[in-house]
Amino acid sequence: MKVFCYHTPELTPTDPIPTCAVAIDVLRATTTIATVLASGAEAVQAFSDIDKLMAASENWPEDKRLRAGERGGAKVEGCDFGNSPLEYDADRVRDARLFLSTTNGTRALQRVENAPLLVTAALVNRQAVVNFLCDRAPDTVYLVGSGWQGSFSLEDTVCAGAIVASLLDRTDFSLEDLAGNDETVAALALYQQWRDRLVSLMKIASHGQRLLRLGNDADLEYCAKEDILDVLPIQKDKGVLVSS
Ligand code: 3SL
Repeated sequence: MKVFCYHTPELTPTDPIPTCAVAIDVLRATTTIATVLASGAEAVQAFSDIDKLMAASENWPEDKRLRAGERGGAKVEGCDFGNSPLEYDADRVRDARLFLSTTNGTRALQRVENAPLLVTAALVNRQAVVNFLCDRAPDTVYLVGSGWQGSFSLEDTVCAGAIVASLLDRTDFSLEDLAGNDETVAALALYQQWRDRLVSLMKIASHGQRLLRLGNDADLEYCAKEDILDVLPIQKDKGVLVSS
């Protein structure tokens, strides 16, 4: 297994496609995806375009659809939810499909939608993703950070590092064997430096600060938790994620 870390969708090659891609948006899309699937949602369908989300969700039974839209950290008008993982209560989510569009996370998913295996990771479900990678042992794995509008973001790279750290613990691979690029080594170093202070890292991160300004302090605490959800969101059809 060779693991390649890319900080943004734009930096992620589309050719060759990896055996497995892992889309990461800790603040907050992939944390939300893990949370709603762990609460029993039927699926999450991701859109980079809000109008397409609205059109597709119109064809879904009203009592089984939830619409979530975020731009710039805030809820999009006309949607039921923004993108806070803490907004969803299990009774409302169970058996429903979440139609989701966010600034960066849904673009990261789109970038690697052709990978034969596509899963999403956040800190909250890191171990479930590592279990999957250990079981399937794909030849090449891309860890794709969502970043923020084309720029690096600390929280996605620290999650990539958390995945690499756990893979090194769980397998016989050395870092030299596992790392496909320099970014993978750097992601691991970031995680090793901050692993005991992940909430502090979220608060330093530029998107964390944006969310704090919008009053989302509790989201940062939640998104910084490791391994609390045993759920693996996996792409079933293009843009549609289910719990495996
Ligand atoms: O950029 C994204 O995809 C979002 O997750 C951003 S936010 O945390 O919901 O503001």
